[in-house]
Amino acid sequence: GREHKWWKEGVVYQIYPASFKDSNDDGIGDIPGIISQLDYLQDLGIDIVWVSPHYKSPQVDMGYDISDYQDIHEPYGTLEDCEELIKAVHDRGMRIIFDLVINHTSDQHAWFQESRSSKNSPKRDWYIWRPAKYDENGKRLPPNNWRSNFSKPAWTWDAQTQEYYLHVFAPEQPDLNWDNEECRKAIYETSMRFWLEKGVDGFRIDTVNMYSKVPTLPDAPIKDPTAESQLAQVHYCNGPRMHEFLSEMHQVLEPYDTMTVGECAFTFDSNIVMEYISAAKKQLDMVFHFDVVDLGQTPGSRYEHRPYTIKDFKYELLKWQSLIEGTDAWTTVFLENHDQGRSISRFASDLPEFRESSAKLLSVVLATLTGTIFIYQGQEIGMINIPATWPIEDYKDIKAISHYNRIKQRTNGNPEALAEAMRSLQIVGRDHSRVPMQWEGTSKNAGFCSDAATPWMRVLESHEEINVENQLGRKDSVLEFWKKMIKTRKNYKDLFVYGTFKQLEENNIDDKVLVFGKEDSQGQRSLTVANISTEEKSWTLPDWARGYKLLIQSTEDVHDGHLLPFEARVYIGRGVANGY
Ligand code: ISL
Ligand code: CA
Repeated sequence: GREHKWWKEGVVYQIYPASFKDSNDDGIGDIPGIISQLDYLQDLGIDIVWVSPHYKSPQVDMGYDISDYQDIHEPYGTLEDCEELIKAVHDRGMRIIFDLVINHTSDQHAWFQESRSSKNSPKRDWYIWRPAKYDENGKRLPPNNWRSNFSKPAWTWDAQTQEYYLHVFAPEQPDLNWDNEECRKAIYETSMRFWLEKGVDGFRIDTVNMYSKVPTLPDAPIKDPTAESQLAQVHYCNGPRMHEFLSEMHQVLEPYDTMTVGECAFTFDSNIVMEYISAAKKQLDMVFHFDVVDLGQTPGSRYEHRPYTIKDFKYELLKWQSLIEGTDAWTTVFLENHDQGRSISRFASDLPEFRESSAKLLSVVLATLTGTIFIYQGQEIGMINIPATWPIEDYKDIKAISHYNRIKQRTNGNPEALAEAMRSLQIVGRDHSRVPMQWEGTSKNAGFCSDAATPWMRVLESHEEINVENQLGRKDSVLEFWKKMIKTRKNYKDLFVYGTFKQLEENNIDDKVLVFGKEDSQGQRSLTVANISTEEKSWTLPDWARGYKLLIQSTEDVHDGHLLPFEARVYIGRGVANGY
């Protein structure tokens, strides 16, 4: 059996502070706003609250550009507010984890200011500085051809000290030099130990596999000869010292009772991931795999559409379920976060007639899989994507805007190319999840702030139908259904949390019907079935599960012989399974 841990059983809820709840009507969510909704989260069944970056930051990348790890972004509140938040979460018997963004800092961080001040600065080596290269005409070029994650070259020229610095994200997010030991120690002290001492229960670790780069910083393969920079993830992800660095971080955490979940993008070799998450290796408790959320987008080149089917979705969703079986590793279960579109819109249907059943279906599936469940704010009420009618001006994300501008520049503002850019933003933009949380239906600003205030980001029109107010206590609502699923998961935790995953896909199963099983240590079994389509599908309980009883149904009526569009069910029983 698996070792029991609070962070395996706990359900995590991700809060995006800017968009969760504004307590003082400046249009920006804040820490007092979060505190005011903790009872709501507790009632939902949440055990662990994850707060996206709330640290001091110029907000070039929504706080993923930190200028002081030990201070709070002013509009969000004060250090005292933050201590109160930690206490208020703990008072309710819940835990709290913070975002740990340590691949880079803001260019406004004192360390970088010092580093850029002179080549002789004691902190020069805390960031990655390199001299320019020159072409045959004497034109100055960056040290290599890497492209950053935000479309532009990954190097920025510093006129004062006449060198380039590396930033795999925005120029305002210079990469820290993890090869410098003094720098690593400072990171551990200020960003980790400081908060652990304040009682924080762990971290969601940003870009966890990017700290070690290929030492020679070689050119990336030229994929697009017309572009000035190239995709280079292979050179800045999973470098040679990654495991060493993560082991070091683990030692910092060891004296505390914590959880860690690392964001592990651009990693397609499961052996590498396995080393990060194997308990015996003492690196990370779990990672966010990108297999599912990368569907429809090209890794590293998100807006390049990659067609996929529901069959692919099923495959990617179940991949890590099987991979961790029989190992000491643990995994995550999530479909949404602040970097992704809404799951209903992406993987099911957000049409009015289907969206509630879609949301319930996804809830049934997530709550019965193995791994720590992460719910992103608004997912519990079935929030959906931004509509196609919103113009680029309503998008706020640096990644979206850089992409749009790059297309504009490269095509001289060709209207078709720009329309295409908007179409892809509407599918895979990061803004979809960043709109204000929908607390109420009748007020213009959805109860995020009062109607007299102006929210920092436009509110979705769909808040009139999709909001907390009209779902709380309404028995057939998405919100109440989520509550029920979380309760069910906990009531049957030996089965759904710690149970053995059983692949039940058979050759004759419909491509759009998902089936999987679980088995607990006492031999009790479950079968989850979900029709991820807008059509009815014929389906009957397999012979070996004849005696199983229906534990969960997502629709009002359940029919023998077929599943309704977006219907999901869970059966439990003890029948001996054939090939099970
Ligand atoms: O989302 C992505 C792939 O689908 C990547 O482009 C993403 O940038 C990558 O996963 C890293 O994300 C994290 O670090 C970024 C920040 O912008 C994201 O919000 C954060 O989740 C830089 O700190
Ligand atoms: Ca506010």
